[in-house]
Amino acid sequence: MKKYLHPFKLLSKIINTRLGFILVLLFFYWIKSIWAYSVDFNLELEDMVQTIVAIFNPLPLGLLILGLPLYFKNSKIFYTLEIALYLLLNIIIIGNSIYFREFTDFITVNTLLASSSAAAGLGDSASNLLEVSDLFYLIDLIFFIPLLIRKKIKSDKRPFNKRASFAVTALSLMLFSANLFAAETIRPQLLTRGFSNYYVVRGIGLPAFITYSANQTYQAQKERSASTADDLKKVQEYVKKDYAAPDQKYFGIAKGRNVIVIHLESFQQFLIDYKLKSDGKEYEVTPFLNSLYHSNSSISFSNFFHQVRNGKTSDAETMMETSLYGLNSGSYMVNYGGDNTAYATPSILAQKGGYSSAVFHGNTGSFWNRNNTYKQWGYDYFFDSSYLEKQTDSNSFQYGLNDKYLFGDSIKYLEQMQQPFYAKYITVSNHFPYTSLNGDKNELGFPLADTADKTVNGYFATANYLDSALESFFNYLKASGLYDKSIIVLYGDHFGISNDRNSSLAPLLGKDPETWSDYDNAMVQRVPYMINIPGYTNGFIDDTYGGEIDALPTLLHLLGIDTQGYVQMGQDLLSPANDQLVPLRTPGYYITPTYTSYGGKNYYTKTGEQITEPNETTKAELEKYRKQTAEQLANSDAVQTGDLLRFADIPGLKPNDASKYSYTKSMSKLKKINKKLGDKSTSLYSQNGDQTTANLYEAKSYSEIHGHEESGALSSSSSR
Ligand code: GP9
Ligand code: MN
Repeated sequence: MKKYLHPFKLLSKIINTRLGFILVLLFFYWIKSIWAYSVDFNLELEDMVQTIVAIFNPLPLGLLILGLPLYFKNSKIFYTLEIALYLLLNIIIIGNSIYFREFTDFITVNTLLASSSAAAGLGDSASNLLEVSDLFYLIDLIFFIPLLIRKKIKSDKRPFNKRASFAVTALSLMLFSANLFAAETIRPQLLTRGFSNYYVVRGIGLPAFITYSANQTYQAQKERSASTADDLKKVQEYVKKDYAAPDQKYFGIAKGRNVIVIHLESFQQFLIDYKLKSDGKEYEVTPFLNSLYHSNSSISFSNFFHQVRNGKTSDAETMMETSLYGLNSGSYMVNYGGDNTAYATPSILAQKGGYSSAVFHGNTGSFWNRNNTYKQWGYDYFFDSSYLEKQTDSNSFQYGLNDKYLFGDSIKYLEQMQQPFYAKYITVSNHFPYTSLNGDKNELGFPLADTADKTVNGYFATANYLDSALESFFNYLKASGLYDKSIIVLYGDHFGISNDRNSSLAPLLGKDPETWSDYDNAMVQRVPYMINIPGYTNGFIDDTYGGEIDALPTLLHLLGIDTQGYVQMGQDLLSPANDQLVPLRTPGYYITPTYTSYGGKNYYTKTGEQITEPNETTKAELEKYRKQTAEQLANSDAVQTGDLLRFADIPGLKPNDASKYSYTKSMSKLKKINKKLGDKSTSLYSQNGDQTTANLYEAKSYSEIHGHEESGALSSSSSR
């Protein structure tokens, strides 16, 4: 009989070679990583392919790092270095596991450098953050200690030859390239757009994430350290010159009210009052929004443009909340949001009106680096997917919980908030690829458009769903009594149909795809902006040209807060001094009531006629607007990339201290405040005799509203 080597002997044989030792350490690093991925982190793995990539990703860089000591001949140096690197990898996994429990995010190089906030998570509370399951991280000791006791581990004196060492390095780099390729295929522009730290870690692992975050920090620091208080002065001069004083007719008309902001995902203005034709019938897409748009308690805008670029939603949020632009490339929130000093809506309203603040969003909190940016902006609470109903195939899709569930499940938190509050809802269901309802048969029924482009076809049904969700939420606001104490701001964040799909959209808008031009591309960048002020009866549709950058000064003036002296690039849209120049984020693109400059061409805004041979006056005017646009963007960029607001002294405002905020255990924090205030608590919950109002929310599904057979037939007559 053939004699087999005892497994213990075999192991000690392997482990007593240099390569074998490395492979054993790599094995332990690997299983600890997988443990961390599945137990401690929440990587939101959506499918099998993502899971496989995540399981694989610790190996390439693990091998690269643990393989480096092979280049050292001296066995003492080899083993010391090997153990040091292994410990380092362990610190990275375990440190992040503990940090994640408090911050639901990974440790970035920036947090490490600004050690105070890292320490806030890992310092005195670190012991509270330890869990029994952490014992798993000692699994390698269980393996090594008996071997050491039995003196089964010996150092291998034989150096590795250079070529073999190089082969290990080359192999690991090859594996890493394959890993990176797979990760980029799953999530294109993973590193350039940097959607979320989670996505980077689940795609390429922790060591690569650290390198990525180090580069981000380096790039940001470079510009930051080159800027001075003098740079801010120049910006302030510009802002002063550009300030548009409020119209007294509107100043303060909503003073002291709760502010509810609803971010309408991918919602373009052409949907307003739009009727989709299908089978010889017409279907009103957004009857409820249309009623708000035309209501005499709303101030609605008909020439309001989104101004986003690569940062999409995050750019829209940045402009809406700070009146500063996103970046020319990449996302401001991702690259600077977590660090830059900001004077954003929640912090201004807290200081000027004693507002509490919260964001509700059905996606993971790290997307667009929201969990860090919101602290800089002064949000007291951030209710992301971890606070909301568990996601299933029928109530959610890849961007998170569907809107009817988001609104419904937010109420238990909203009602606990002290009033006045500033609450922002970021909807998701009307997000590309407009298939969010496919998991729920009861929500299907609104007709699809009939074009060659599936994306265009689905857009109207998901917009209709959003509309229905909004109606349910408004009904709740009315039933609970919040409505009359609030103003509700609604805005579309950016286009839902990209320019390269507009030839399919054209016929639906009564246009010929053959003659569709850049002028048409520009015109469909309009998005809704409406301010619903319950009880106000002088509402109207305002034709002023403006964009997302103008929203904050407009809102603040309605709330009776003068923005003079604030570093904001926008102008109050209701101010008679508004200049109606709308710079888009792409350099050279802008829109005014007279001219539209888009795609390198100029047009008359009113007629769409292209300006091919401008006379001297027209030439001069176009040039003037081009310069003004560039000047505004340059001033905004200087603030954003130079973190210039750290030098600012804003009249009546203090900078916000981000280290005060944590978005864990929010419900118990809310309840504690309510309890402490007792009779003085202004939350709806307290006012309602400590009874919940959540039961007042009712969202019917499409088929409940319209019936199965007659799908869609009733939609055009409802709720006007
Ligand atoms: C995700 C959501 C979408 O949380 O806000 O962002 P977008 O893809 O529209 O930029
Ligand atoms: Mn968006």
